[in-house]
Amino acid sequence: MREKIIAGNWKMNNGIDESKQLLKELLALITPLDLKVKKIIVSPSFTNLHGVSKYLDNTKISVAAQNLHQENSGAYTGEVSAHMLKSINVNKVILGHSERRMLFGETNDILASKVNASLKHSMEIIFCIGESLEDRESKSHFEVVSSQIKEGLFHLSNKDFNNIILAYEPVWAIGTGKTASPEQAQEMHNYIRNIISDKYGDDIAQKTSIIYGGSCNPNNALDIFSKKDVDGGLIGGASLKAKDFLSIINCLN
Ligand code: 3PY
Repeated sequence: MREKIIAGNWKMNNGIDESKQLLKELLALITPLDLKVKKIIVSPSFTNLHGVSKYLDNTKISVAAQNLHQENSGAYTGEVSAHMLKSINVNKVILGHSERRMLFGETNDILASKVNASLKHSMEIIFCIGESLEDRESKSHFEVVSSQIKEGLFHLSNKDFNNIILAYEPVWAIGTGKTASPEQAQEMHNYIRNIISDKYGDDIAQKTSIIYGGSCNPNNALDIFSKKDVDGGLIGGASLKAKDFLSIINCLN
């Protein structure tokens, strides 16, 4: 059985008070059963990680950072390391979001180092991959996604690969209001599972959760999550409203 996962990527939104208010509303709505059978994650900005992780102590909602630096410490002004995150009990991280790749120049090589740094501290990684519109229109989307996975992750041992959740986020569906159709999502998720199987074997491929991201909302989540290789979602804007986030959680069975 694969883990079913809904993760809210809050991006650069919310101060600490707004974050706690959002979580208060979410905790009032979410059922113990949802928390038992689904893995719910929220990912606030660095400044709110400590406050949010304390606030969520003794709940089953867990917290992920949106990034980290590949070095443990040193003269890297403005950066945050895996060691620092672990020191405040944050043991999950999102790596390789397309906004980090495009706006902050994160290459597959840099991401491979970030993956290694995270694993040194036994962190669980939500590793994002996805093609641009240009890639899709030129029919190179499978090749692009395959390189992102191979160059970012395929140096890992079988054991380390168990700490990876894949998030397929087509770049053309991020912040555009466009979503991949359920069939497009399934086609890519199935392709991803096959390349994992070729490298790590079918057991690991069948155990790896592959979640969908990119303008996922209460109206489209049910159809996307109904596909057999889609194990949940990485949710942007809709995770900033407790009711919408909960509706999306409820779409996952
Ligand atoms: C989106 O839904 O737009 C996202 O980028 C989720 O990470």
